[in-house]
Amino acid sequence: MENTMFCMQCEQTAGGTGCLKAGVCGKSANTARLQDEVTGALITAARKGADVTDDLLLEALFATLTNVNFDDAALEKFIAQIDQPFYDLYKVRDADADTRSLKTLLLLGVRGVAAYAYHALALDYDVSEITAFIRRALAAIGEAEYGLDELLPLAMECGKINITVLELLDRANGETFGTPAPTTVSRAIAPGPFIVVSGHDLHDLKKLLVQTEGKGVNIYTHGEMLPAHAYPELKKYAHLKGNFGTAWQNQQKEFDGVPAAFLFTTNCLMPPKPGYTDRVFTTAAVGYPGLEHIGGEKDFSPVINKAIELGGYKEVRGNGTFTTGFGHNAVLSVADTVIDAVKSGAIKRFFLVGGCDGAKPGRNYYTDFVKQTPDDTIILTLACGKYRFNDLDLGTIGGLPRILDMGQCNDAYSAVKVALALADAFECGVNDLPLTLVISWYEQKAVAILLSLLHLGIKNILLGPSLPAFVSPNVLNYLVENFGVAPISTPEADLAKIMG
Ligand code: SF4
Ligand code: SF3
Repeated sequence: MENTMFCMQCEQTAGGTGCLKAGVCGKSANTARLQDEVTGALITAARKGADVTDDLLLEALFATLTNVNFDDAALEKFIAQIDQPFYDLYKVRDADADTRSLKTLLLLGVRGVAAYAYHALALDYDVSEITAFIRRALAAIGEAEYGLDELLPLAMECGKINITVLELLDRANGETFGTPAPTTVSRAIAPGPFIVVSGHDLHDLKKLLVQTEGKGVNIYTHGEMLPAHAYPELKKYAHLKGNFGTAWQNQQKEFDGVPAAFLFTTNCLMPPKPGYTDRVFTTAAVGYPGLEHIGGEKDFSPVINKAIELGGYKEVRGNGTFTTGFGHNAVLSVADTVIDAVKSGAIKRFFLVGGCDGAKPGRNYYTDFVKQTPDDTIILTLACGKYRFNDLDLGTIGGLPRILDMGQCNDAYSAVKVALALADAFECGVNDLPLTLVISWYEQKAVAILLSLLHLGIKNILLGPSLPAFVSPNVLNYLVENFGVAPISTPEADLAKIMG
């Protein structure tokens, strides 16, 4: 077992079927085995009703997401803390194709839900309803007798509970950091020491902002942290300067030789290259062997000292801006304008082009798709897939930019809320709106969001860049027949079909 593994949880899985010797993501066979053991121990605990705290449950599950934790010692610590015999995940893999497919779908959805719940719990919000479901779902995965009839409803329920947690997180973020508002974010890096913060955890960012205040160290967001600039309680810090770099999959190139410290609060961490390994730090569920981990009381001094030691640039680097902060409050505050524009024909259609980014060349689809959308359409976007097109200037409609960045994948609730409000205003169902969802997926939070969209009954979602390897032919048929889920083809063909 030492040098073999089986992982098919993300979109870049080897050969589109499964990583068997080492992960395309850089995960070793041993790390994959330990992540299976973390999951297996949590399944046993759920089946026995053993005492595992919500903190431990959520952090341990978060650590098994793609590009989060590569550190065997950290995973072994989770296993010791859970302290239960492992349920062997190979039993799931030996089941018939459809059972295996649904159990995997449920497990990956649960991992996504756990990641979102982790952030809500970090802000001291009550996640007991969420963790109760997670335990029930984990127990079901270990149930040898369960088949389609039991697992399909649970997968749909996972989508429902994911909306509950996203709504909770939306409230938690809003009440803690204020209501996000449209914000222009600089992409220029000022001279002097700086820290680049990646991942989704606003709570960690806030702590770092407090600890760096008055120290002459600037803070830049990276990847999914970009929308942090839209929150009043974060943007009030003058040293939260701007955004560094682009999407997560470019980090090995963009971080190389940069005289700054980097802090990863969540996914997506890639194995660091020698040109910057000495300056990358992890916190929370993230880990990588050899990188310093900031745990416990979150004293970020090592990160701050490293930034000061490296000193930053001598002159301004880079230029340009991004715009973010079009959450449900911002969009719905101009709902009347939007509704009038739809009625008058000034806005013909909305596209939600959202989800994850990744390294595959096929992901150019999303750039080309957005570029080719007609001038009288609006593009709502969220999550890190937006880096494929958020530097484009597509103009405005009625004063509203044509590309509206609603935030992180964690803010998917905003998109749901806007869609439901529009359906309400037009007195129709969401599927009758002039709205098309064009979703890109990579990791397990996207799986949870996809289940949420299905739970809401949203049809005809275009999914890419490739379909999940864990979906069996029968499960795929079910999704196609009941929800019209379809793989992306070419931007030209898909747009012709949608607009026609
Ligand atoms: Fe492979 Fe993705 Fe699993 Fe990494 S997370 S081992 S790339 S399937
Ligand atoms: Fe991105 Fe990794 Fe999924 Fe939050 S940060 S969306 S891929």
